[in-house]
Amino acid sequence: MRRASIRRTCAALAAVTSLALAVTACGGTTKNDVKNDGGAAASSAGKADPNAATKKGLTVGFLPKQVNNPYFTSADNGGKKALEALGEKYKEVGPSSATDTSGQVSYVNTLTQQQVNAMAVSAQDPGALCTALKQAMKNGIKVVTYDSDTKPDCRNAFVSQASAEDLGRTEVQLLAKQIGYKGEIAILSAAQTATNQNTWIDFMKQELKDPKYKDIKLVKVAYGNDDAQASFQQTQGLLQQYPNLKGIISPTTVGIKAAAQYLSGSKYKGKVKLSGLGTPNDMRKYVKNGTVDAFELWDPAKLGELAAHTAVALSSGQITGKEGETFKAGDMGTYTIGKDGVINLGKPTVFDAKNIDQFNF
Ligand code: RAM
Repeated sequence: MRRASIRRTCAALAAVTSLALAVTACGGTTKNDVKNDGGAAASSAGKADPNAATKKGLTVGFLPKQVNNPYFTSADNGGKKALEALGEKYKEVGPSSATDTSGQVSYVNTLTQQQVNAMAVSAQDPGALCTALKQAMKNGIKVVTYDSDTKPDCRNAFVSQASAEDLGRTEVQLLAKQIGYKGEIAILSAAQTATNQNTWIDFMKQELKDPKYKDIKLVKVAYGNDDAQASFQQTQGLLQQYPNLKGIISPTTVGIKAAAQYLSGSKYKGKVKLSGLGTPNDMRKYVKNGTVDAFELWDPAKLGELAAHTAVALSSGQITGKEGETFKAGDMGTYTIGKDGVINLGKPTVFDAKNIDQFNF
C-alpha cells in the first residue's frame, strides 16, 4: 500500500472512530499533526489547495472505451499533448471492442498495479468498473472519467463533452427540422450499456415529449456497439423493418459514419435524414454527396486535453472534485467543477455544408 493511501485510510478511520483510536491505529500520527492538518475529518474529506504547485513527472493512464476508434485516438492524443507539455508521462491501454467491459475492468486493475498517479477512463458501463475504480482510489490514484461516466462515487471527477441535456435535445432538434417535424424516426446507438449514449437518449425522449414533435414517432433504438459492420447492418435492418422511416439519429461517431455509408449507397440517400454525433473528417463526403445535412460534435482532442489537466490538478491537490472548485487547464482557461463532480468542456459545434471544411478532426 502506498503512503498516501495509508494516510487516507487513517484519516477516514479518524473520521469514523474516536481520535485516540485513530492515532493509535495509525502510529506515527500525532495529535498535533491532526490539528495542524485542520482536523482529521477535513483531511479525509480532502481539502483543495488551488495554489498548490503543479506536480511534475506524474504518470496518467488513458483508458478509452475502445482503442481503435478514431474518436478516441484524437481524444487521447489531446491528453498526451497536454501531459507532455506539463512534464508528465502519458500511457494508453484499452480494449478494441466497445462491449468488452471485463476487458476494461482488467485494464483498470493493470493501471492500479502499475501505480499510475491518475487514470482517465471512458466507461463502457456505468456500474461494472466501480469496484476496480474504488480500489484504484483507495491506492491513492486519482480517477477521472471522460466522455462516458461511471457512478459519481466511483471516480473523483467526470469531464463531460458538453451538457448531456443539451446534446440530447439538440440532436432531436436538428433531425426534426430536417424531416419537417413529421414521421417515424429511429436511434442507432453504440453499446446498450454506454453511459453517455443512454443519458443522451433519455434527454432525446424528454425533448420528443414537447407538443411540437407530436407528429414524430420514435419507433426503435438499435445498437451497433460502436462496430462499423454491426452499425451498417443495424441501419439496413431499420430500413427493412420500418420502410416509412424518415430519419435516424446516431449519437456515436462509429454509428453515424456506418449509417451514412449505408444510406449513401441506397435508394434512401437524401430521403431518409441522418443526424447525430460524428467527426467532420468522417462525415465530410456524406455532407458533400447530399446524404447528410447537419450533425454535431465537440473537439475530441480538447476533451482529452481537459481530462489530462483535470487528472494533473487532482494529483497536485489543486482540486478534489467538489462542486465549486476551480482550476486552470493550461491555455484552455479556468474551469469550475459542477454538481456531482462534472466538468463541462463547452458547447458542441453543428457542422453542415457551409462550415465543414473549416474543421480537420
Ligand atoms: C463514439 C463513442 C464515444 C462517443 C462518440 C460520440 O466514438 O461511443 O463514447 O462520445 O462516439
